[in-house]
Amino acid sequence: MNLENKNVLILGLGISGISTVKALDKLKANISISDIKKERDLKEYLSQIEDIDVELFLGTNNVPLENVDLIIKSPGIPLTLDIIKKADEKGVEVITDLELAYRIRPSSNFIAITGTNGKTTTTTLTGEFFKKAGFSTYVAGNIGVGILWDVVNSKEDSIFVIEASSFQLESTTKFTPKISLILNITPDHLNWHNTLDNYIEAKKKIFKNQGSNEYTILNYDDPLLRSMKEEIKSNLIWFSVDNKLSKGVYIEEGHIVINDGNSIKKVISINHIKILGKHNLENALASVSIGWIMGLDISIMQDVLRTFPGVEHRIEYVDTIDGIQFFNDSKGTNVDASVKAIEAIKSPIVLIAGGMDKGTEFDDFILSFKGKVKAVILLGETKEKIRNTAIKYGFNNIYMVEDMKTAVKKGYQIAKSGDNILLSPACASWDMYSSFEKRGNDFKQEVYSLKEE
Ligand code: UMA
Repeated sequence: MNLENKNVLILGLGISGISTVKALDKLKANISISDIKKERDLKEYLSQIEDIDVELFLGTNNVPLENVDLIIKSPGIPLTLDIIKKADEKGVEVITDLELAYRIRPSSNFIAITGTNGKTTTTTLTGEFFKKAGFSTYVAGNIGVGILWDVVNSKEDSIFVIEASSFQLESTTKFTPKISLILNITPDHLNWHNTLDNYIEAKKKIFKNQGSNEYTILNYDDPLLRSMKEEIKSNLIWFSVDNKLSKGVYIEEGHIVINDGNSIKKVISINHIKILGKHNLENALASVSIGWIMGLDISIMQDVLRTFPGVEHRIEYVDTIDGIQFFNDSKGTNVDASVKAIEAIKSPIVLIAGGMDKGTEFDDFILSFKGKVKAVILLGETKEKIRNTAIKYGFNNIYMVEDMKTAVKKGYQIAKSGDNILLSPACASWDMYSSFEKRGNDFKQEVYSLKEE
C-alpha cells in the first residue's frame, strides 16, 4: 500500500498512535493527529515525535475531514464516536494499525493470537520459540508495542507474533494472518462491544479472510470455539488439555504430544514446564501448535518451555513477608482471568479485587472462591457490585478500601504465615490507573514499602 502524500488522520496519540506516526512519517504520508487529551497530558508522547512534521488537533476529536484520505484509529477508541460516524458518511475509511500493518506487508509471516485470556503469555512464549530458533522476530500488538513501526523496519522474512485484541480486530477488513489462533472466549469488554455476540464476531475476524494457504488453531476444550468449525476455510488445527485428538496437539501420559495424523511425537513432560496452572498448559499447547506448523525443532520448544518464567503482572510472585507470599495478577482484568489465578494458587488466599466496571457480572468470580479465599479486599468502581454479589452467595469477610496502599496493609493485617495475598482485580484498571501495568507496579511498590517498614 502506497501512502506517499496521502492525508492520514491518526485518532488517539497513545502507544499505537506513536508507532503509527513514526511509521507513516517513514512512508512519507501527510500526518494529522487528534486526541481528546490536552497538550499537557500528552507531553510524554509528544516528546517522542517532536522531530516529525504533523498537524495537531488536541483536546478534541472534532476534526475537519475534507482532505482526509484514511483514518487510523487507536484500538480503544469506540466506533460510536461522532467523527467515526461522520467518516463513514463521507466514505473515509477507518482502520486500526493491525489492518494497516497487513496492507503494508501482505506477504508477511503474521501469526496472530487472540482470546479472552492467555494472549500475552502465549504471544510472549511463541516469540521466545522463534527467537531461540534464530528468526528475525517481532512480538507486537496488544502486548504493549504498536505494530507499525516494527513492520516498516522489518525484513521481508521477519516473523511477527501478534497479540490481537477484539478492539484491534473489530476494525480489520483485509487482515489475513498466516496463522490465526483463538485460545478461549468468555464475556469481556461488554461496555465497549455492547453485546457478547459483537465481541465474538470481532474475535472471529482473526480467521475471516483466511483460505487454503493459511492455518487456524483453536482450543478444542472451548465449546464455543468447537462450534466455529464450519466457519473455518483454512487448515484447521486443534489443541486440547482434556481430550485426545486424532490430529493436533494434546496431553498423553503426562506429556505434550504432537499428532500429525500418522505419528505421535513427545514434546515435553508437563512436569518440566516452568509456568504453572492448567491455563498455562493451554497456553503452552497453543504455542507448540504454532511451532509445529512453522516447522520448529522440538528440542527448541522443549528448551524454552523448561525455562520460560511467564510474564510480568500475570500471577507474578512479588515477595514474602513474615511467611505471607504476595502475587501480582493485575492482568486479571476480567472474571475468567481472575478465576484462573485463584485456581492456580493453592493455599488460603486474601484477595484484592475491583476496578473499572465493564458491564460483566461477578457470580462466577465469587463461586470460584470455594473455601480457598478467606477474605476479599475491594477497591475501585465495582467494589459495591462485587460486595453485593459476595453477600448474595453468603461470603461476608469483605473489606472496602479506597486505594492500593490501604489494600496491601489491610491484606497484611488479615493474613497469617502460609497465606497468599493475591491482587487479581477481575476488572480493568482504567477507573484508577492508566493501565494494568501501572496498577501492578503500584501494588508491587506497596509490597516493597511494607517490607522496608
Ligand atoms: N482517545 C481519544 N478519544 C477517545 C478515546 C481515547 O482521543 O474517545 C485517545 C486517548 O486520549 C489516548 C489514546 O486515544 O491518548 C489511547 O488510545 P488507546 O486507548 O487505544 O491506547 P494505546 O495507548 O494506543 O494502546 C493500545 C492498546 N490499548 C487499548 O486497546 C485500550 C494497548 O493494549 C496496546 O498495547 C497498544 O495499543 C499497542 O498496540 C492494552 C490494553 O489494555 C494492553 N488492551 C485491552 C486489553 O488487553 O484488555 C484491549
